[in-house]
Amino acid sequence: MFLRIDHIGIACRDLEEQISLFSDTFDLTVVAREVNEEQGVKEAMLHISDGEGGGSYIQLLEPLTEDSPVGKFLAKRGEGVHHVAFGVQDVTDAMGKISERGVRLLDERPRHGSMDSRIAFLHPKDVGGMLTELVQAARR
Ligand code: CMX
Ligand code: CO
Repeated sequence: MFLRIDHIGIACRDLEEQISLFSDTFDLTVVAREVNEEQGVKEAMLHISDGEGGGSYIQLLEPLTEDSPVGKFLAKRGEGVHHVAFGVQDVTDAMGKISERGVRLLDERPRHGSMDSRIAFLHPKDVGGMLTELVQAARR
C-alpha cells in the first residue's frame, strides 16, 4: 500500500528559525511554502529525495492559532515530530482499505495538502500512537 515515506511533519514555534536550522545543518532546500488555512498551519517542504510516485521531504509546521491541531500539540508536548506521512498511489482507495481494517479516519474525504497533493489523516490512537497521514502526490 505504501510507496515511500512522503514526509515527516515537525511542529515548531518559529518556522523561519526552523527552516534555517534544517537547511544549514542538513543542506536541505525549501521547495515549497504554503499557508493552509484549512489545516491551521504555515508550512515549508524541504526536499530530501525522489521516489516512486513522488518525493520525500521534511515538512516544517508552525500553527496559525493555538486551538489548531499543531497549536494544541505544541502546548501539550512541545516542539518535535508531529506526524509521519506515507505516499500511496490512490488516497481514496487506501482510505477505504484502512477503514475496513478498523482504523478511524480523521477525514471523510481527501483534503488539499502540500504541493497540490491529496491527503487524509488516520487517528493516532488506532495506529500505535503515531498520527499518520496518507499522501497522493500531484501528477507531474
Ligand atoms: N501524535 C500522536 N498523538 C497525538 C497527536 C499527534 N500529533 N495529536 C494528538 N494526539 C493524541 C493526544 O496525545 C491525545 O491523547 P490523550 O487523550 O492520551 O492525551 C489524543 O490524541 C487527543 O488529542 P487532543 O490534544 O485532545 O487533540 P484532538 O483530539 O482535538 O485532536 C487529532 C487530535 C489527531 C484528532 C487532531 O490533531 C487532528 O485532526 N489532526 C489531523 C490534522 C493535522 O494534524 N493537521 C496539521 C498538519 C497539516 C499537514 O500535514 O499539512
Ligand atoms: Co503532513
